[in-house]
Amino acid sequence: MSAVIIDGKQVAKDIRAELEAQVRQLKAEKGIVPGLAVVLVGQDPASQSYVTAKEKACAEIGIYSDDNRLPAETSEAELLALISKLNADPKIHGILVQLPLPKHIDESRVILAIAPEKDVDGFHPVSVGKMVIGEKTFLPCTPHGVLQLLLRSGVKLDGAEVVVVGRSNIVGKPLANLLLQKSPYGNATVTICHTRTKDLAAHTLRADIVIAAAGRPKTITADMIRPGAVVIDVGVNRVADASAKNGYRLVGDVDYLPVKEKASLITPVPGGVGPMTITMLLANTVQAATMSAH
Ligand code: L34
Repeated sequence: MSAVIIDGKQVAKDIRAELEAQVRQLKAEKGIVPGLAVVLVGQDPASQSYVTAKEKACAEIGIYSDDNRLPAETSEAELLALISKLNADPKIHGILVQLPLPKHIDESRVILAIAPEKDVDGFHPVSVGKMVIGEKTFLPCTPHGVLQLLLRSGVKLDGAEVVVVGRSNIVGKPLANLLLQKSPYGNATVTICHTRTKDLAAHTLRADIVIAAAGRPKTITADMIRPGAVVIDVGVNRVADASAKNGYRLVGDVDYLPVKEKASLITPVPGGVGPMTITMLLANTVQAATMSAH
C-alpha cells in the first residue's frame, strides 16, 4: 500500500482564496487594508526565501506588507526601537520577526516587545498563555497549519494517539498543546518525544498520527511507523546535492519513500507543511486587522 499524499500547496491555495474574500470584505465594509510588517535581521538564505515568500503571499491576497530587512550587525536596541515604531503604526496590524535572530540579540526580549494584539506569530508569552488555557488568540503558524492540514484531510483527532517528535517553542510544544485541547481541533492523546527520549520507536509505533518536528533528516524511518498511520513532516532541512541547480535539496525529517509505503496519509517536503505556515500567517494578519475594527 502506498499512502495518499496530502497536498499542502492545494490546501494552502483553498485557504488563501477564503482569506482573499475576507480581505476584500474588510476593505469594502470597514475601509481596512490588513498590514503586515516583515522584519528580517541578517542574510540567512533560508530565512530570506521564507520572508520573500511571505511578502509575495500577502500581495497575492491584498494584504499590505512593509518590508524591513536589517543588516546582521543591527543592535538589539535598534531592533527594539523598530518594533516600538511598528507597534504604534496604525497601518500595521501584524508584526513578524523572522527567527532565528543573530546570536547577539535576545530573542525572548524581542518577542516580548511586540504588542500582543499584533503578535501574528503567536510567540508572545501572552499569546502562548492564552493558547494553553484555551482562550481565543493568535495561534502559531506552523502548528495551526498542521491542524488545518489534518482537519481538511478528514483525519480524526478525537481520541487519536498522536506522537509529536520535537519540543521547540515554535512547533513541538505549541502543537502538542493544541492537539490536547478540548476542541474540534484537539481531543487527542498526545505524547511528546525529544532527543532524550529513551526508545523513540516504542512511542511512534503506537501512534495513529506521527508528527516529525525534530529538525534532522531521517529522524523517522519506516520501521518506526505502524502500518496505516498518518505521517506529518514538519522538517525543512537543506542537504548538499551536487546534482541540484542551487547545490542543495530540501528534505524533511521523515525518510519519505519507505515511510510512504507504510503510511495511509503523508505530507511531502516541499509542498506539505511549509505553504501552510505562510498561509496561517496571512490568516492571523486578517484576524488582527478584523479585531482592530472592534
Ligand atoms: N518568526 N520565524 C518566525 N515565524 C515563523 O513561522 C518561522 N518559520 C520557521 C522559521 N522561522 C520562523 C517559518 O516561516 C519555518 N518557516 C517556514 C516557512 C515557509 C516554508 C518553510 C519554513 C516553506 O515555504 N517551505 C516550502 C519550501 C521552501 C523552499 O523551497 O525553500 C515547502 O514547500 O516546504
